[in-house]
Amino acid sequence: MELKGKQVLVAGTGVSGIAAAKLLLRLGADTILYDSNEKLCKEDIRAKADALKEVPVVLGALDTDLIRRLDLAVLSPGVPLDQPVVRRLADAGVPLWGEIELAYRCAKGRLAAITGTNGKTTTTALVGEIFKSHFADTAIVGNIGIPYTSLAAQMTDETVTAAEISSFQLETADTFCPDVSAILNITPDHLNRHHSLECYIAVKESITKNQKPGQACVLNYEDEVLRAFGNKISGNLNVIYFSSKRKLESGFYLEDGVIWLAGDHGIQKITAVDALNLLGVHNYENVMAAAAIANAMGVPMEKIVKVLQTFQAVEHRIEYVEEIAGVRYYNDSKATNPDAAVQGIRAMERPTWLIGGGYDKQSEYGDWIDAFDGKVQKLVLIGATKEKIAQAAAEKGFSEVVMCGTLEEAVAYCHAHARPKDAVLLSPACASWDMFPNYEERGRIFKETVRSFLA
Ligand code: UMA
Repeated sequence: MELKGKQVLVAGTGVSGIAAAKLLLRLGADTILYDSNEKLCKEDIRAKADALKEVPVVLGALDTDLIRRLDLAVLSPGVPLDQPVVRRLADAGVPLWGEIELAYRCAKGRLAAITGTNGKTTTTALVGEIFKSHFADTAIVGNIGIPYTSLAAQMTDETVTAAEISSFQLETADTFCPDVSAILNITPDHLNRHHSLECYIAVKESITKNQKPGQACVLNYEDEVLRAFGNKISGNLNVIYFSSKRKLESGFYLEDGVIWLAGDHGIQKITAVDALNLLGVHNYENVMAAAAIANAMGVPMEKIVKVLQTFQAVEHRIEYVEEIAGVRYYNDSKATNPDAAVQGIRAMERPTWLIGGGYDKQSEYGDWIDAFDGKVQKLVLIGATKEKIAQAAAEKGFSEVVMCGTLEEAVAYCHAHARPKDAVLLSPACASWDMFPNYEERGRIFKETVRSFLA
């Protein structure tokens, strides 16, 4: 679709919406910014970028006359398709593109797209670093926090992009077609948005829907859903598996503390996991996925290994913060679902004061509590889910629970009670949206509060 002179509504005025609006203006579209939150201030929204100074902003209700005039609506990832306003747009025949779809249609070059419930930020960052070591023009975009639309217009045929793509973003992807796709794992998450696990799985798997014969898809062999999916698509796509549990005839696998690649030319040692700065089996899976993706995009293995061995953990993912009076503090704010939080507590080697709770995504917490494994001294709960988590803990026979009103209060409680050789871990198992704008802010406040005890 030629966008010049077209009436385009951008729904959502967060980072994606602002970047999408700037791109649309650059393409000559008559752009209107829309946000369902009527408490926002139009001037503040326009002040987010010089290019937006003159842009019409609509807040709250959207009138039918405006809907009738639209040629296109671009949705931010946080806008669910079953919102009444989105239904009205669809009923009026307005095409709906996600911000990712808009970016993809304008972008150039080659693309590796990474999805999965957990590990996608680390894997995307790692793939991006590997690309930088080999290609002259690279981009790292998507759910990682840099909207794809913010860089799409600068891309050339030489650009090689690593994109983290969430299920929210895949829902509104239409022609989106990565050269290499990856699905790292699928465990229940965002069920309030996708309604059922089946729908969530279908959305994740749709990352491959436009891929053409010969293009590659990297999948976790140890995820039964993904293994079955691999069997289904292998007639068409080049499926590359990785496994942390068994030796594969073809693909990347972990055995005896070493990552290996088995292929047509025999078995090749990639790296010992001791040589990596990342901890935990879930991270070795991310490393294998990143190596598989980069290799499929044409990066030589020597360069891949060099980056794998120097890469440091991503901020907010089991991030070491400080040691105060013999107590080590870790920020795992990115554990926004129980499965990610299981990995957080598993990585702890000390008695742990665990801070959890947050926005209610209708998750189940039993597996997380099972993973405490005698390590958790107290589960310190905050946020909308605290009662639900306390109840799940009681059902599992775990009663060492403390309720706090704020994150700062929870950190202060841990600081007052933890003993030397203990750990304090923020690993909430929930999104942050009930108390914070995003998990990054939650992680930053955690770190600031911890460091306030240094003085
Ligand atoms: N809004 C509406 N109507 C709605 C819902 C939201 O108007 O029905 C408005 C809100 O009032 C707000 C704006 O939309 O003003 C927020 O838009 P957004 O929620 O899409 O957030 P952005 O700031 O644009 O950030 C989004 C991603 N957020 C979500 O998917 C919720 C960021 O992922 C992503 O980094 C960013 O785009 C850049 O691509 C965050 C995330 O939490 C990290 N992702 C989820 C996750 O990882 O689990 C999927």
